[in-house]
Amino acid sequence: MPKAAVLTGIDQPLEIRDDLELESPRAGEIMVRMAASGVCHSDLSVQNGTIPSPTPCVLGHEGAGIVEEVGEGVTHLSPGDHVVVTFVPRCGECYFCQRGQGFLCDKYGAVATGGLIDGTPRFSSGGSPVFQMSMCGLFSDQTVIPAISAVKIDPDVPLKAAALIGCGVLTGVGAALNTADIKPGDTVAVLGCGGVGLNVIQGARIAGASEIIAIDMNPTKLEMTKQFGATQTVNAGEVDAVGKVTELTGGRGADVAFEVIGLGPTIDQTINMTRKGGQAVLVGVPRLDVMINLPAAFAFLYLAKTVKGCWYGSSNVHEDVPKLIDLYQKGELKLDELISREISLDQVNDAFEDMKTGEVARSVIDFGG
Ligand code: PAD
Ligand code: ZN
Repeated sequence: MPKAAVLTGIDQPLEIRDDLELESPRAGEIMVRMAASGVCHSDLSVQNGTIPSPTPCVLGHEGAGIVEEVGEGVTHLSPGDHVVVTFVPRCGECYFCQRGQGFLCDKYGAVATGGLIDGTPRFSSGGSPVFQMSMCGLFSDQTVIPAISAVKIDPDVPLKAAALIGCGVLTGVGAALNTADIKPGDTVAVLGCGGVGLNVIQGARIAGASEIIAIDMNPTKLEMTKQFGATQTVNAGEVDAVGKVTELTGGRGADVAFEVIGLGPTIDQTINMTRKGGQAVLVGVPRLDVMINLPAAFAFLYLAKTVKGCWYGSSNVHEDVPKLIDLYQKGELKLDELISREISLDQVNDAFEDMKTGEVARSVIDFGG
């Protein structure tokens, strides 16, 4: 039986359960023995209700492991393959996949059910369904996911590092390389420097930005940003972030600014620190009732700003995961440095507390495989 961390209701601590049933993979699915899972703010957002989800639910959507069993019709993966799990599947056949927008794959439509593509989860307890966050449920040493959510990787890549690719790296680096159009020499501002924001910073560095202004309220985080490529840091708890970015850019504002927190006030700040004609990219996931109120004439017309939503780093996972692995192997992408703490599944609630205090980039659950 799998050992899994289960959310039973909003604001409840995760329960560590070793009595759940896990069904074998159905057609088009695979069973994965998880090696490592990162703890992302989106997990916390499901716990606190920012991201709605049915419960009980196995959380976790960023991880890597080894394929144990494949369902009928799965030909691109075999038992023993090392895989990165991606939380948006990519079918390659729907309207969006065909247009290079795999991050909008129609097969993700069933996610609100808490199940896999057919709308049902593979975990259960006493005959009742136990749902799977983002068609994943990776806070479990064993899980069943859609086969199109897994990307095979070189077995030489450490699975702990690979785990982070599944959400924080695809999203953050993708926001810089895919969603935004960063030109060499640009000045980029990143508001919120957690596990995802640090990846936006390294993505901006890879894209050739010459100035990268990291903004956070936590001095530990700001210190961490330097090794990922930040050239300047701004403590938003001490100074007005918009005023400071404006000052650092000769009164213009940033060419490209990213919001990586998911709060209404920081979304406003991000748009306001973007120069005329520049791009504001929204990555952080806000509560459903957060609205943006912008002056239509000034924000969009006279100042010609572009505001872009960034879902999953605008990634096409089957192409982007191999590219990211390649960058890691060449030493251009830092993955090991993102891991602040390695923990056991039993410590997952502590990892949530660490995330709230903002001291860690990523805690990674080591399943000890
Ligand atoms: P995190 O908790 O590791 O980092 C958030 C950072 O923001 C921390 O360093 C905080 O100190 C900082 N912060 C909080 N409030 C403020 C403030 N008012 N001013 C300045 N700094 C502040 O989170 P994360 O990096 O794991 O995730 C960040 C967001 O990205 C979160 O909303 C998550 O749900 C979202 C996300 N989006 C996607 C997507 O596809 N768009 C994917 C994955 C995660
Ligand atoms: Zn995530």
